Amino acid sequence: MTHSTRNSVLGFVIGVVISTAGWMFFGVTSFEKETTELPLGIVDQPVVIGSAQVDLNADRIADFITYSKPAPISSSSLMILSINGTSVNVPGYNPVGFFGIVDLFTPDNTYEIAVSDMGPSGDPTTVFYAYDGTTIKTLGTVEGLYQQMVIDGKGTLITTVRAHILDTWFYRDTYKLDQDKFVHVPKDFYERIEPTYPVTMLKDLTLTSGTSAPFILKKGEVVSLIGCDDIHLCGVETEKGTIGFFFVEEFNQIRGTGESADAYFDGLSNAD
Ligand SMILES: [Ca+2]
Ligand SMILES: [Ca+2]
Repeated sequence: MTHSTRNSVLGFVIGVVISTAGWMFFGVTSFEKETTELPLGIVDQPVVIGSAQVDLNADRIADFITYSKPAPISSSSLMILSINGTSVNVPGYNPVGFFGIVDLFTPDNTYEIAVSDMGPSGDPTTVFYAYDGTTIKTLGTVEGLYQQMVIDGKGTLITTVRAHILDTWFYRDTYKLDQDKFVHVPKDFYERIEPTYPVTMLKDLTLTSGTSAPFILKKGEVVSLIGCDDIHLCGVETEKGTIGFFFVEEFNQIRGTGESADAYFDGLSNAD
């Protein structure tokens, strides 16, 4: 898919050049020559997607950053990040096509580079890079697009990630910068932030409660899914505000029932 996208983008670019050349050279016999030579010139060179001049390492000298696609254009989804002539390969599936300058820790006057990739099927990731004046260091890869992250300038980053159990939903996840590496900060329970519309019970389900006796969600009852530990435990809130929990195995098998969550909840989100 990435391949064909690349080819079509290249085809579009060449098409524009050809039509421009056709307009410019209308009636001129050299038209044929122009159209055969131009594509060769394009695919032989790395294509610079974006560049910037920013002092990344706080030595008061601007650093020249380029983000480019290696030639030939259609060969892979690999991108290259270069700073003052030093390069690193940026792996990925579906590059977003630009990079960002971010400030993960404001007191030190340095800046970092964020490069995001859309992933193989809508599961974006972002790689963060730092520059010390000589080498480009990888600080880590974090799920999500950097534009959608909260970067507090104190070394903490909050991103939106896709959950691994129950259905297609998202929660906020925290990373902390520690010795030039991002470290995941795990939580006992992740609040469901999207989607949050209510679901309807298709059959009775017994929930456990941390504070009182187990209780039953009745068929037809409208409830809210409040989140999960993203391993086994998920929480439900009733319309009266009572909170209970159930367990899932694998992705969405409700423990002890042999049935999937779809058999119990109407309105789960099942994207792709
Ligand atoms: Ca510098
Ligand atoms: Ca900084």
